[in-house]
Amino acid sequence: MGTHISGDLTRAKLGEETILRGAGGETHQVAEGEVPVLTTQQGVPVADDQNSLKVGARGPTLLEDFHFREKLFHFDHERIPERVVHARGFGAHGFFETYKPLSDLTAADLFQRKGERTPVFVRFSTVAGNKGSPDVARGFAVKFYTRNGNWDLVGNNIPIFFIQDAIKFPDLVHAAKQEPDRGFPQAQTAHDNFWDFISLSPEATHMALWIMSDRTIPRSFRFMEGFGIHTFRLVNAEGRSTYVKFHWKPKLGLQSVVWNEAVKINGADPDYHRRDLWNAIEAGDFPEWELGMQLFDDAFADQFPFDVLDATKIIPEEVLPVRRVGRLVLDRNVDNFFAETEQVAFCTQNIVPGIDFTNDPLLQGRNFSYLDTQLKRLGSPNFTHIPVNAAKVEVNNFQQDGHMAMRNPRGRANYEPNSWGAAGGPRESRERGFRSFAAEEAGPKRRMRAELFADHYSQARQFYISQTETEQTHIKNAFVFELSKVETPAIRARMVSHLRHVDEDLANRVADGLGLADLPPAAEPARPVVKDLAPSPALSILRNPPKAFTGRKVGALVTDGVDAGLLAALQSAVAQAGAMLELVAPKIGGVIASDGRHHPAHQKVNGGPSVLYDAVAVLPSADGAQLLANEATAKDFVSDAYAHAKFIAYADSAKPLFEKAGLTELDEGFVALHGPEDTATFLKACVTLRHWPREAAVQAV
Ligand code: HDD
Repeated sequence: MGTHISGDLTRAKLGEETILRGAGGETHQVAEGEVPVLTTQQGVPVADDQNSLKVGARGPTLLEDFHFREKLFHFDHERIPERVVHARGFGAHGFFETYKPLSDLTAADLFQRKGERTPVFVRFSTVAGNKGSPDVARGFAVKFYTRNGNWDLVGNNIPIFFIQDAIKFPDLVHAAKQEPDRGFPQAQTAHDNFWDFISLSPEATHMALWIMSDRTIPRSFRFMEGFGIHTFRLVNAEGRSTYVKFHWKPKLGLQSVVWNEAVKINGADPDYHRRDLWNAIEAGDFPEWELGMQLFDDAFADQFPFDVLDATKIIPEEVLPVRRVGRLVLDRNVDNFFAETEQVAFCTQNIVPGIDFTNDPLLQGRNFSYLDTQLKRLGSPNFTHIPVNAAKVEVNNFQQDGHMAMRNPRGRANYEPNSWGAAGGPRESRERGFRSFAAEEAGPKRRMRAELFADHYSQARQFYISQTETEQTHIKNAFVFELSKVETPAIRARMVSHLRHVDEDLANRVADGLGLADLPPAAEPARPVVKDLAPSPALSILRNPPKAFTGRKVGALVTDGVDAGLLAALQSAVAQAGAMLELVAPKIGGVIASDGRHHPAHQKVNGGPSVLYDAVAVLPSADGAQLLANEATAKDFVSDAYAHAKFIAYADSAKPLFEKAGLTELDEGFVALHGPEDTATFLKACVTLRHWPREAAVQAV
């Protein structure tokens, strides 16, 4: 008879049967064969996983206990080094589908056939935070498993970068991450070292504008754009090259949260973004992006006022339209986070025939760094053997051995050339093989940058003037917030001296917000600032609102006695809009509606703050409103929804709660639900996502 042990799910063998013992001690029997037998890594069945091998009941543990030693040995080595940047990430599987052949532009196999589906793995990530930090998305890396090998497009949700030359990357990352003496702040840029470096690197000004904008606080992965950033090349079968910049456009449109909301989301649900992606995929509501290309030739590059090899510059969409060439669909969650999301190894140098690099000095440096980092992280040059990294086509070469080798060359030959004929293994193919574009290169060997790289402010200014007033205010507020966390006044002032080239009004408002006595003198520009670049409306999120409320989430605060008719109407209106409704109630067990029907709750009121929803409905019964009026988290629910400019539907019975929360004047962002027909009015209003005019009323400081 098996040893008796308590535990949360323990097994004891009884003759031909297995007993499963639950946490409460209850037992049930399962037939032999139904539950797999626990084994060691060597496949040896384990008889007892609860007790180490000892000399007598109270004696020492024996070194002979191979099962115990193997289990601990493996556990001791569970952690791998986290990524030095982009440590926190979340991934999913899916496919890329080509709309129509692009053979005139590229020989890349995945773009040759209409409707061709290429499997992909995508990992979204945050840049600066460590593995356990909250979700604020940025990285957008896609691995395409093409029929001609793997292509990795390792981008971000912002189309430019901080620095122009990869040699500055370690400095940038050191400055952005926690300060080395104190080990904080984590996952934040609001500290001296970061702004010291940025303010000493004028090339970062454009990126500073982007990261202080709403782009860095996307509502979730599903609502953000992605960019390949660098200029790449497409090369067709005749060897003709076309320059390309890659874009990912989310099908659900762009959406961000507001700053105060982001701070609270990080507390309420640090997994907000990954949960959103996981749930959407589980629900069959597959997130989708279109791949866009900006295509141009040397003539365009020569007349463009900025250098197309400079990763701190964009090409406005209004100047060069984005051609949509296919769609990316994420339709499968991972089976195991570590095996797939953690071990996936993206490398910018993974390209396929038909795609090629340019001389962008940031890209050139990345091509070394990614391969190098995978060796450190995954511990062996054989990281390409891990299933998530392995090509989905045959891999044939003479690379062999090393840690964890899963596949080695077959047969006698492990070198090339050899004279073993067909048995001698793989050979090159002039037709199918990758050949670099034969760009002409000449020049002195020097450490230098191209002339136009020295324009640091013109596009920062263009970005700013392309925003709506609401977005400009957010940018100003973000600068004031971040620089207020900087302890050294000289750094604050230095940053403002750059902003004077972006926009005098912005510089003034930031200086005022910081309480600077005088406006600092403008920084000395390395090249004259081009002040008359036309605004690019495509750069604004609010100028490009979504067409529908699809994929969004409404939170309804309900209590016992909730009006059954209103609730049913709201449920059907939300479903019709392709959105989701969650009930937030005093108890997770749910509520009994006015018709006596029971509705389970999705969240208890203190676990379901309104920051988790795009819009809210407040539908307590009269008694329920009295109860909630004395509940701090219910008051926060409505006052936060108000402060974050959300649309708020309400039943008249909610008024006592509003009053207790200080909401006495209900603006146009409130929609009264007098009858079921009003739910349609509410959902229609929600399409615009936020009632922005309210912001001015809630931001006195
Ligand atoms: Fe990087 C990871 C994106 C510049 C060096 N980077 C990493 C990831 C993303 C980016 C999305 C995470 C990939 C994943 O999910 O595993 N990085 C960018 C973008 C850049 C950029 C869009 C500018 C255009 N990166 C950049 C430079 C260097 C690196 C200039 C070094 C010279 N990046 C790395 C790295 C990482 C990395 C250290 C850390 C983990 C990894 O590679 O796999 O090699």
